[in-house]
Amino acid sequence: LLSAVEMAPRDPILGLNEQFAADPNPAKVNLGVGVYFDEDGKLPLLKCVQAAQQQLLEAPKPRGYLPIDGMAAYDQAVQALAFGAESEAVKAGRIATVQALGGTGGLKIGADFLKRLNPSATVLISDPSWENHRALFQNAGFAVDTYPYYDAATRGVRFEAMLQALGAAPAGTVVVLHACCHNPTGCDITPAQWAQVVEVVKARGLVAFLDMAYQGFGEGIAEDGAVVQQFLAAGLDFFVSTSFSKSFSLYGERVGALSVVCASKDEAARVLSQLKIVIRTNYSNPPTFGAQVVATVLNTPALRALWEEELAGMRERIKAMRVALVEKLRAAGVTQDLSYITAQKGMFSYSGLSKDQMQRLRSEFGVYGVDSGRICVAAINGRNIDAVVKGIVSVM
Ligand code: PLP
Ligand code: TYF
Repeated sequence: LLSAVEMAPRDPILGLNEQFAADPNPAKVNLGVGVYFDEDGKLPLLKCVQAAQQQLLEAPKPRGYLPIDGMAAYDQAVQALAFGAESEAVKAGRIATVQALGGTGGLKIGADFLKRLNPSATVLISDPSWENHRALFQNAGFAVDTYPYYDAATRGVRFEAMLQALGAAPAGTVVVLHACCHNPTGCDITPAQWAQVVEVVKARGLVAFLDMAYQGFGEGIAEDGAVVQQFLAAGLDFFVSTSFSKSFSLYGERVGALSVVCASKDEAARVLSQLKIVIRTNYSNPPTFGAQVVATVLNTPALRALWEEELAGMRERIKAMRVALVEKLRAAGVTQDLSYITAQKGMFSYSGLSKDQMQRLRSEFGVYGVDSGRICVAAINGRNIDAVVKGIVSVM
């Protein structure tokens, strides 16, 4: 049975981590995986998380099963954050929200549910997109295709081509959209462009699936979530996956969610019942700890304020690193236009370096980025930036 099993390819990004760990170079820098590191190069344990954890430890609770759809206080907090506590859709009870194993889990529950609803639909993802989008929807049984997104020539978005592709997609096509901080390019579309996307989704009867993995890393919690308000205002049914991996630095706790915005409370109840079947037949019910921490922070005003401050700190540090990167590249004699580096949003920068250059960066300088040219700006700090700049300038 097992002797004929072939070796599967490694995840291109997570595989880099293994390669990095095995590199004996003491000056190595990991700009591969999308993880936020602080100025000391450490994975932060947020103060708001520590405080919530302390609070939970002081009143230890037995660990029964959570409901299939997760912790009620958590699901409510997710809804309030993603859609606004005062939004009509939340108040009307027409959003079905389930706790999920990270943002990936939210995407997978949504994909499995959509497959039951519309098995012949095509899924469109951006070109390029997060490596896992294609595999995840393919594994759920869908044919996956792309819509134009990144324009290497302008280092921006091929917006007209994107709109045209969406405008040509058959009704029912599932369109995966990065709500903010596009992974891997860092290029987001403007609110006015979002309005046009919403319009074409509505006109064509497409199904929007917003992947919200970096809320708060671009311009702010409300700013980064603004596209959700546009979809709500258009009166559409749509899907939102939420991840707190980055915004709470809780990667390993697997805290995320899926929300499905429905036309009515009754419809949401029926949708929720189906989402629960997907969950039950996969892993039965989600784990407790991460959701408890996030719910405690979001539902306790002082901790919520602390979280917003710490999230802003991460966001501002990334922006400062973008500015420093441009200044140091300039000082090292780079004359080409570098404004794209500071214009990009979130953790990543598409550096424009080729696969060859990225591989040289790795082998000659110990600077690990993805072959696509993506570097994680959130892993640059005052201590490693000179090594990063030296490497980039040398391979350019
Ligand atoms: N979606 C995008 C665009 C991402 O970059 C990531 C990164 O991890 C995820 C989803 C998955 O998030 P999680 O780690 O919470 O599963
Ligand atoms: O894009 C990234 O680097 C992050 C982390 O299969 C990640 O989103 C990468 C690959 C993967 C899961 C998470």
